[in-house]
Amino acid sequence: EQEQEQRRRLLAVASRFPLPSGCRFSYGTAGFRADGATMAPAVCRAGILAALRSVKLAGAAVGIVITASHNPFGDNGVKIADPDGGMMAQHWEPFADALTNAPLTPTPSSRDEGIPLGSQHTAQVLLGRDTRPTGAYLLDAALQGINAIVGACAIDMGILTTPQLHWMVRSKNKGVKASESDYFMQLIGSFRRMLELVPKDKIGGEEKLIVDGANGIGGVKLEQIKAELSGLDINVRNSGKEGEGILNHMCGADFVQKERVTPHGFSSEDVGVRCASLDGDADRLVYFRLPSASDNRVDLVDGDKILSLFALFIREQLDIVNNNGGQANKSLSARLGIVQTAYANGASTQFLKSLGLEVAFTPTGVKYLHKRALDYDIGIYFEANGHGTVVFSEDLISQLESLSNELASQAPTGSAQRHAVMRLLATSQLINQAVGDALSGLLLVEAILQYKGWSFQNWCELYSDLPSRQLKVKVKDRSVIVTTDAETKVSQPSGLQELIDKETANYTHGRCFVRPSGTEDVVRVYAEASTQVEADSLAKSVAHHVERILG
Ligand code: G16
Repeated sequence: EQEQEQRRRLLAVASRFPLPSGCRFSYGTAGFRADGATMAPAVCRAGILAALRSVKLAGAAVGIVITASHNPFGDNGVKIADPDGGMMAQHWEPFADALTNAPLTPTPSSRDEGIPLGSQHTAQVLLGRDTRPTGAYLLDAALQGINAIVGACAIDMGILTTPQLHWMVRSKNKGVKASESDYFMQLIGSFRRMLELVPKDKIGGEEKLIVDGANGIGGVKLEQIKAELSGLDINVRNSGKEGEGILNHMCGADFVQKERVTPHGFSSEDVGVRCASLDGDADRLVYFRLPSASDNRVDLVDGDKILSLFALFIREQLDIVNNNGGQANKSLSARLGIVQTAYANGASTQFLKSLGLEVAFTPTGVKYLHKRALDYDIGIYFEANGHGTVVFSEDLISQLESLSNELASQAPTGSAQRHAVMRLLATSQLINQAVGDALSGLLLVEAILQYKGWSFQNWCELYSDLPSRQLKVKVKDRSVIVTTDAETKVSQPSGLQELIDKETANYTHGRCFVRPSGTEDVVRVYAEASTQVEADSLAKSVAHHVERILG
C-alpha cells in the first residue's frame, strides 16, 4: 500500500513539474544551475533527491539551498548539503543527473542506489534560499519534491547565506543547537575569544573595514551582527537594500577577483581603506584596497593570500605549542596540509612550499578540495576565487582540549603554550568547518590581522602575485573539452593541448590551462606570465585557439 502511495505521489509531482522537451540538466561544479525561470523541474527533483539521500543515510538531516551564488541575478540553482555539512557525496552525482532528467517516474534507480524505501524510513531536509527573485517559487518546488517522498519532513530555515545552511545541517546531525541565532552566537563568541588572545602590544589595529555585500544575502546578515563585533567598525556597501544595485552586478567577490577594478558603490573617499567583498550567497571572500583616486584598479588579496595568512597563523600556533621556547613538555601530533587548484597563483604555491608546507592540488570545486583537506589533522583549502575554509580532525580537537586543561594548572610556564592552544580551539569554532563561509572567514582574517598587528599592506607583501589573466570563451558545446591532471591539461579535443603548450613556451614563467565551467555556459582560460601584458597576450591567444577549434 505504501509503495502505491509513494508511486502516486511521485507521478503527481512529476506531472506538476514536467521537464521541458529537449532540456537536459547537468550536475555541475556545485549542483544544478541555469536561468531561474527554467529551474523548477530540476529543483523539484533535487527535493526528491535530497529526501532520498536522507532516507539512504538513516534519516540524517540533508540540506538544500536555492541559490546561483556568483551567477547573474536572473540565474538560479540548487546546492545540496550532505549530513556532515559538506557538498553532496560525488558518487551520487550520476544518480542526481539521472533523477533530474527522468521525465515521469523520478526514481528510476532508487533500488539500484540501495535506498531502503520501506514502512519505517524517515527523511529530514533543511531548506534555505538566497535573495534572488525566483527564490520563493523555487523553494516551493523543492518543498513539493521533498513532500513527494513518504515519511520525509522538510524544514524551511528561511533566507540564509549558503554556508549558514551547511552549518545548520552539520550542527543538527551533531546534535548541537542549529538555529541562525546559534550560528551568530558561535561566530561572535569565538571572534571575541580570538581578540581576547591578541597580545597586549598588538592591540589597537585599524578598525575600519568596508564590506561589499554583492547586493546579496551576506551584507544583510553582516548588518545584523556588526554591532556585536567589538574591535571592528564595519560599513556595508551593496548591502542588498532597495536602490543599492543589482545582485552580483559590477560588484561582489567574483567581479572584484576577476576584473580587479573598484566595485560599484565605492569612491575616492575609500582610498587606502581595507575592504572585503562577498559573493551573492556569501560563500566566497576576497579583500581589496583602492590604491589611488586616479584610476579604478584595486590591490587584490585573493583566496590564495587568505589561505597563506591562515596557514602562517596556524603554523605559528602549532610551533608555539610544540616548542614553547624549548620548554614544551607536551606536544601535539598534527599533520597540517594545504589544498589548492590550478587557479592558485604560482607565487602563492611557492610561498607555501617555502614555509615547508605540504601542498596538494585538486580540480576546481569545493567538493574536491574539502574532501582532500579532510586527509589532514588541519587541512586548509582555498580557491583563488575566495572559496575556502579550515577543517580540523576530531582527534586533534580532543588533543587540544585535553592539552588546554593540562596546561591550565602549569601557568605561568605553560601560558604561551596554552594561549596558542586556545587560539587553535577558537579558530576551530570561528571558521565554518562545513564549507567556505565569507562571514566566518572575514572574522578569522580580522582576528589574525589584529593578532599579528598587521596592516593590509603587510598582508599584501607576503609575496607578489605573478601577473595573471582569466577569460571566458563562449562556445557551442563546452562539454567537448575534457581535462586531466587536476585540470592542468586538455585530453580532448586532440591537438588543443599541443597548441596551448606551443603558445605557453613563448613566455617567461608562462603557465596556461583551459577548462569548461561547471556553473556557467563558458570555457574558462587562465594564463600566468612574468608581466601583465604577457599574461593578457597568452590568455588571448589561447582563447582564440579555443574559439577556432570549438566554434
Ligand atoms: C562554485 C563552486 C566553486 C567553484 C566555482 C566556479 O562557486 O562552489 O568551488 O570555484 O563554482 O566553478 P566553475 O569554474 O566550474 O564555474 P559558487 O560561488 O558559484 O557556488
